[in-house]
Amino acid sequence: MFDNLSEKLQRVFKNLRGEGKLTAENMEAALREIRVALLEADVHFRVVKQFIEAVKLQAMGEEVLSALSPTQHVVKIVRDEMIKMLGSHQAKLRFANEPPSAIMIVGLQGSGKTTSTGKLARWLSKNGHQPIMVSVDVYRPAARQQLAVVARDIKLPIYAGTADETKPSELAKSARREAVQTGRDVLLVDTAGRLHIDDQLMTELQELKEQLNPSEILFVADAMTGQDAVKSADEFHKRLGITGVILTKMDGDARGGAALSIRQITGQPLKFVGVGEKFDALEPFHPDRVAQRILGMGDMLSLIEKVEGSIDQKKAEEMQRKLIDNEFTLEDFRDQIKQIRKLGPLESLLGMMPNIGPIKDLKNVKVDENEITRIVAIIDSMTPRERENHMLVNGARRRRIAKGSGTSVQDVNNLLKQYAQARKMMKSLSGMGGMLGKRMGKLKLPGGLGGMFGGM
Ligand SMILES: Nc1nc2c(ncn2[C@@H]2O[C@H](COP(=O)(O)OP(=O)(O)O)[C@@H](O)[C@H]2O)c(=O)[nH]1
Ligand SMILES: [Mg+2]
Repeated sequence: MFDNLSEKLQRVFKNLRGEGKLTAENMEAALREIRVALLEADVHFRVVKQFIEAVKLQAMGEEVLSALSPTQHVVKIVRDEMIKMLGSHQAKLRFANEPPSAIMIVGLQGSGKTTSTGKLARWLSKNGHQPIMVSVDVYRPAARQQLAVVARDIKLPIYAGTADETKPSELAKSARREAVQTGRDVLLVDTAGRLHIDDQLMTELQELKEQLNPSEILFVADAMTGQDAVKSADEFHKRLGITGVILTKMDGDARGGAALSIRQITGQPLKFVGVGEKFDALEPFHPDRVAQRILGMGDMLSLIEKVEGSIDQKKAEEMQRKLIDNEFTLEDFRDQIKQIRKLGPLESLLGMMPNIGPIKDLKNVKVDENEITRIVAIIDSMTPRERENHMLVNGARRRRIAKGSGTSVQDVNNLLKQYAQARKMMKSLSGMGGMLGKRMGKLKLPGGLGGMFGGM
């Protein structure tokens, strides 16, 4: 599905490798070609612009990993940016705290809503859920019949409605009751579509949203329509507030640009892609795997991953030594925090760790993106000497630092307190010695936190 783009990008890298040395000129030329390749793949021009700028900035700024050739380094940057463009992490479906969860399936006519409703029901039932479906498309008699046929094919239940239920809200209400009575935990609501976005439909969908309080509103976008799919996703999001996108017909000869633009333009993640007409042709969307598929070059990418791994390992060992010698500075604290950001949500990472001692307390610590950004900004505003020795940061300096980093004195105080706590906790952790080390040794911890807790 990304064959063309993939081919072109690989040619760019091959040419670059042929040049032997990476210069400002051939880098510039490579970026131009990447830009054209993305535009030809129908990626939104704003997304392309952002992408190229980000790659350029890093290619110039970042220190080159010595174990990689310059070309490999560029490939790494392009890969990282592409994953970011695609949404960084796999966006999982959200469910309500109290079942049944309602999932609204919305989109234009012919985009694949009814088919996707069936696919999703099947996928859910294969993943431990008990879905039930309902069609609230009361305008075309055939629409509800179509979902009934789908339900029969995949052998999953549907709420068919009674003759006097003629309003979407009535159908939705009865379907929810049916879900509760029959113990189904997810209600999939296939909604009516139009050829174009119109006010009447939007009003109807808003009413359904209010009534159902859905845990997801998934917009179904037809990849074959390219940038139009992105545009209507954006429009639906502005008017209804979607929570994710299912991109259908990715098995066709779509150029894939929609997949590469939707996240950046709408701010909402791609959650699934449809890759065929059959009901098992639905895949959860994994940004890293898709980037891999686009870039091809499996060998080079796994080499890059290995090099990254060993660098993290080296850093981790150094960090451990510092901990034991009590040399863990604010600068190290900042680096660790940055590592955490690279690894993804702290909570999920901590979820993998054993529930013992100080780690238990750590699990209650919630670190969000904004907080990480704030912490990094504050530490960046300190002088190198202050980062080495936090005792130098007195009241007057705290005010200066707050001003310099666009935060408050309260924020600076909090950070220093957190740092002192982390230091103390890690000292006690390293004091726990062998027992913890043995327990943790069996767990594969990714770089950064592995350095914090692993193998002590
Ligand atoms: N090739 C392919 N066809 C699809 C996919 N999803 C839906 N379709 C087809 O698109 C057409 C419209 O689908 P439908 O679910 O009725 O769209 P709705 O009007 O939005 O409910 C049907 O012919 C489907 O078989 C897909 O992922 N791949
Ligand atoms: Mg339909």
